[in-house]
Amino acid sequence: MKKYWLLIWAVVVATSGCLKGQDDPVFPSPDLTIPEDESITLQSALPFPIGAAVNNNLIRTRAPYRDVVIKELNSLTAENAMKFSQLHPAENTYTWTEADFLVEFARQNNKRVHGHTLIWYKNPPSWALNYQGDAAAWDRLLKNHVQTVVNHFKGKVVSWDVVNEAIAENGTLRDCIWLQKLGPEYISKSFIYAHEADPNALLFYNDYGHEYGPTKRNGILKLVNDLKAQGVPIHGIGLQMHTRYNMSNNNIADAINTAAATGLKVHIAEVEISMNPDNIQDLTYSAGLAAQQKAKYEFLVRTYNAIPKNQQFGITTWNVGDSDSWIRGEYNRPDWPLPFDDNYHRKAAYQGILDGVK
Ligand code: 9MR
Repeated sequence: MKKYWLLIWAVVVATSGCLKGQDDPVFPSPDLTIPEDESITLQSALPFPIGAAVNNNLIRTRAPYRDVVIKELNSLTAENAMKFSQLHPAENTYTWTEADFLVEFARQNNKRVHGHTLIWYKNPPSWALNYQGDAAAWDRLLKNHVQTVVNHFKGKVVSWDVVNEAIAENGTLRDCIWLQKLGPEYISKSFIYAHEADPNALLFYNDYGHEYGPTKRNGILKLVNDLKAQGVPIHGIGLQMHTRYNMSNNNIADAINTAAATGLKVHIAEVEISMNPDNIQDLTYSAGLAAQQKAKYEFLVRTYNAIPKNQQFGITTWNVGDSDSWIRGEYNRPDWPLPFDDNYHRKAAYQGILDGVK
């Protein structure tokens, strides 16, 4: 008898192992989806472009992910494939395969591609960090990278986050290798070089924390207004908007409206609305949380939709569904920050986005 129980136990363990595929999320969300109305999609319902940061491996391997990207969105940002380390891993080596895959996927499916990102304090590969040379040599390094990349994607990538996250939390320029080697002009140089390489590309300064309050925001606004005043070719400001369900509406509105007051195009460039900013390990997603998330997405979209039309570059979420959000991996916590759930079904947040333009 004991033997049979052992056998049954072995079968149960083995089959549950099979059923639990490698891709299964660690923190599956309960089913809080909304009914799918096939006649509605985000891209058809919204009066401005709507996109997401996408990951090539998931486009290749996760059919529901790819389907949602194709069906719902009309603008794509590479989550990682166009960053410095990925494109330029050694001084004389550029690797285009992954970024080209994404650009080709976008072309086939009629999606706009926004380039992310040319110069970012976080991303230089070790060869660049260890590069030895005087200011003129560093200038050549910067120019070579920016122009080779922009030129490669000329006519295929309509816009770039030229410089990413150059402002520190206290509103001053963030210390980084580019500042150390080239001084504050590394920022204006990056825009000028990008513009030389592709005069038709729209050039953005992208950062997070506009909604935290005036300290960082004023630093960012001063930077972009100074660039404008100097005649530097800058066309847009990206508000990353990695935010959370309990961020005040006033702060979100201040972020969007002060950006719009620069007169530049405004891209909500990396939005997600975290539901577990306090890292509660046993939090579960509930109808109550879903409703709060819906309201926050709706407010954000409503506020964005009220800025002048010609300044609405679009809204991009950072990732597509809850199971591929960078937040879970980065903070190792349950969270459900996106408009699609773990299985790429529409959540209440999706309805919030639609309601924001009604
Ligand atoms: O989501 C991205 C993650 O996969 C990368 O490991 C990380 C470092 O390159 O960058 C993440 O994306 C960041 C974006 O490029 C800039 N703003 C913050 C995003 C989340 O960290």
